Amino acid sequence: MGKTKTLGEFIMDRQAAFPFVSGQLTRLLTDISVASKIVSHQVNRAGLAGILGEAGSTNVQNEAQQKLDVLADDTFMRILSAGKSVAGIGSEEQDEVFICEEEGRRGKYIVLIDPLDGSSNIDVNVSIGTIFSIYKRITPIGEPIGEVDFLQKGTEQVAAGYVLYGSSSMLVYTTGTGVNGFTLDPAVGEFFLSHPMMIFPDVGKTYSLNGALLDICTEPTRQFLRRCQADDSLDYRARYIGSLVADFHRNLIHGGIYIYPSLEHKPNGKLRLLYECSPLSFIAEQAGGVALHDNGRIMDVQPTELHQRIPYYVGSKNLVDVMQECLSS
Ligand code: P6P
Repeated sequence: MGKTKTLGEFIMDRQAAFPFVSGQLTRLLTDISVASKIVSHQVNRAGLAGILGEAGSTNVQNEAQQKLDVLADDTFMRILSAGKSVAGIGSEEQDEVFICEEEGRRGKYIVLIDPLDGSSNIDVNVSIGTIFSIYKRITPIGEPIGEVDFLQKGTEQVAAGYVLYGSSSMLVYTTGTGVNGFTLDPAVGEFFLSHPMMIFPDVGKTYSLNGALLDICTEPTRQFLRRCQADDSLDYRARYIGSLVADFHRNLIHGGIYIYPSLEHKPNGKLRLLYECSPLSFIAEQAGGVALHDNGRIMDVQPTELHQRIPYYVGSKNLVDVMQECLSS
């Protein structure tokens, strides 16, 4: 049996396929893996190191920041901004974008990140995750970057991925040629290729939705659930962890749809376009899945602000197609 490839070897092999690249994306992906290992270590020690619980601050979403939220944000910001590949970073935890050295005149890439999504699960030891999205800057190198560099459509992503801090820590990412998953061996501090070319199973039977929203969500979602419950051809099941990365990852492996719908009092739902929905949609489409909002494909949406929210329906094609019919009816 051949040696299992490490993430670093995998990234270098992929770079070798593009002989004229600068290596900045390789450096950036490597920096993300280093930050992920540090956060994984912090998450796994949270209960012991007294870093559970609230940090006493709130983020731009006016959500109580958990200490691990702040640690994760600090870790990714510090490591990504120290590399030479990044011109600027937009984070769920920061009101404004972070412009790297020299007004972002140098780095080739822009990163959007949710450093620790699902943090309300931290204190109860439920899986949480990091979500990241990488774009090439639009503003020419040498000029200061601006808002236009951060507000790009999902179709412009160069890479996207997530890290799931669960029973094991996994990094799953795509650069547009398929989705590959790597599992961290904490004994050696390496991510090893464990899930090559991840594809949604042909038929999904799981729906992930907060049932408490049913009386306040819009009609298409209620219609979708009625259709599933009336369809005897599949033994549907409901699974909802309340941690987007964990629910998305389970559905990617076993099949399913994740729904955070438009609500009567929140027509844009809860999830954020740039650093949650767009990156996961890139991965979903690369894995043969579909990702929609109420009026079309997530990846086609032109962002208008850094923290904008959007209704989200993502996962196995067979289920998202039913959702699409309900949205169109
Ligand atoms: P609710 C976590 O705050 C999050 O952004 C996602 O990770 C998760 O799927 C969702 O919100 C849970 O929201 O309203 O069901 O608690």
